[in-house]
Amino acid sequence: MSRASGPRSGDAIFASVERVNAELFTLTYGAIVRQLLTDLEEVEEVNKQLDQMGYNIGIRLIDEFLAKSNVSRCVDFKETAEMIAKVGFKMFLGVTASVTNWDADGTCCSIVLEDNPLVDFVELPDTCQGLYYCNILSGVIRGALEMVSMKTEVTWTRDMLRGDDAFELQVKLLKQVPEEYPYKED
Ligand code: MYR
Repeated sequence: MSRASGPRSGDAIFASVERVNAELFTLTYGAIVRQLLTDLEEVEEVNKQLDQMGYNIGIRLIDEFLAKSNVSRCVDFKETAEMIAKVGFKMFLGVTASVTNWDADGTCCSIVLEDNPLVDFVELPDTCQGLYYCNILSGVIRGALEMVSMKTEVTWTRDMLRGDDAFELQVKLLKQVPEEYPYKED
């Protein structure tokens, strides 16, 4: 029996299930964006809605991230950004990203995605100019960071669907709220 027609190994089946799941996820996200475009009509409103949906996901997803990753607290914003790029993106999107463009005081950086599964099969028509198709991701990061006491502004600075050469998110730390402990120090 030839290898192609023989029974597939567990690894091969697992890989193909993973691929189908990833494709289903990508197509489902596309269907959500399409529905929002139909319902809201204004691209600006769709951008806002995607960001808000991401925020709502992010404030919940942080628990899963902390539980699954078992990471200890980050010492500063630089470590947090690396954690998002290397661990967060891998865990939830199956890709990694790199952190660049730090400003002098270490409160603003860029996260550049090496791959973006959300945009597989996507091509935007001219009527969608101004759409930040992946705005859900900026919302997720903003929501997740808020749950670990960091108020941030997260914006897309490069977007391949708009003709740029990469997907790049700018993450700006606006305020770090000190953690409150449930006991008093003497
Ligand atoms: C800490 O200092 O408590 C650790 C903080 C780590 C925050 C990491 C947030 C992960 C967000 C995942 C984003 C995934 C986007 C697809």
